[in-house]
Amino acid sequence: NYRVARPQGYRVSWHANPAVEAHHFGQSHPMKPWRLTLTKQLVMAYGMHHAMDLYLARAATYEEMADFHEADYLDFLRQVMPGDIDRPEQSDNVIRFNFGDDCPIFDGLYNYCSLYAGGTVDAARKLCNNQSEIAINWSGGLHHAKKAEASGFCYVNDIVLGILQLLRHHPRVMYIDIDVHHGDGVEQAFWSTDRVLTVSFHKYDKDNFFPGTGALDDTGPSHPLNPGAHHSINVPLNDGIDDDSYIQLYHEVIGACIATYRPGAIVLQCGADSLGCDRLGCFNLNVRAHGACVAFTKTFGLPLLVVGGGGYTPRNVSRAWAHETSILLEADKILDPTIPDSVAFRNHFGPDFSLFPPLSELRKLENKNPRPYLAGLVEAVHEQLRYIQG
Ligand code: TV7
Ligand code: CA
Ligand code: ZN
Repeated sequence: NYRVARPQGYRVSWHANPAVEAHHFGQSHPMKPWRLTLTKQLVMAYGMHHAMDLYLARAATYEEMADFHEADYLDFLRQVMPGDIDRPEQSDNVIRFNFGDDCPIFDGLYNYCSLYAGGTVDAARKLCNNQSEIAINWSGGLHHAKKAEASGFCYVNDIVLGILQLLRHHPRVMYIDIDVHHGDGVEQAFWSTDRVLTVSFHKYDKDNFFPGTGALDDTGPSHPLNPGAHHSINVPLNDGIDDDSYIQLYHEVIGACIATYRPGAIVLQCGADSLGCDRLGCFNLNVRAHGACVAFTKTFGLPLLVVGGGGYTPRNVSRAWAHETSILLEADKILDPTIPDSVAFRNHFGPDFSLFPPLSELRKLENKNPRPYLAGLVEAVHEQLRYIQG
């Protein structure tokens, strides 16, 4: 590796496989892997690929995925075909493993899963080998997948696989999730260990918003024999949270967690469905505020694994992740906020052609998170941290 000339900043690696982008969940399905193509086009138009080490992600092997997932489930995932959803002889497994509208069986499903998972495993290994200080896989971040169940557009939990790699080298790993949905799969995977502290910020409405878990008092199974008790931190929010509230909350919660837990590495899931104007989300964040969370996380100088996640308005997903790539490269100050003429698919960014459109103005949502409510959340997190030792 001969990247020695960058005068300041961290060594950043980019892990991707363009084959991921070509998969289709189906016409009306909100998950569009194509948003990764748009992200990459923006990153390249800004020249950011010159400042990172680029790695072609390999497919995770069956054995690597079996570090978390059950063999029965992986066997099904490996052999299932699009028509199976309606085949009576497969219906037991389709139901048992939760395939259906949210998690359809599409062409190349196993290939898709093993490629995004391979990117996250590779990224984690680069951090462990000291070949990278910040490793990015925007195709990963699929936080709902369970060990033997697909859930919420997620099939293989690449985050869990990445954290398992990091745990080989670091006594404690912290997981942060700014997707608008609760990071339930990652939380559950590490429920019984004190070696992972999970923190998810999300919209919480038990009956009306997926997945319905992640209440403030869901802090991990509380039993004197469970070392993982208290090691799940949940920050449940209501509709319309704005830039200033979210940034302040993020600083207070994450600052306190890192100070107490003293992790050796951080995994940051940057789901972009927490932006304003998202097709599924209900927050009111602008691209800069979403990025401010990434910037704050980076200030701790710990090995950082950055993954994507949700994000259902592709033009804004790509804006956020391109901007966040520039933050990780410490190049955000020199990017022109007007999207370069040379970018492919430039029509998607009109009429403003700005990296920072006023998302919070375009779809005004009342902020149903009053100050005292947010102060209560911070207080509860401080209280919970009293049980935690770093
Ligand atoms: C990480 N919301 C994943 C977020 C997963 C959210 C859901 C949909 C949805 C699915 C579609 C579709 C949709 C417009 C939106 C209770 C249900 C209601 C399926 C129709 N349009 C992440 C998962 C969530 C599928 N699921 O965190 C095909 O919205 O609320 C639910 C569950 C039952 C199933 N139905 C939805 O961001 C990547 N699904 C259109 C076509
Ligand atoms: Ca979340
Ligand atoms: Zn989401």
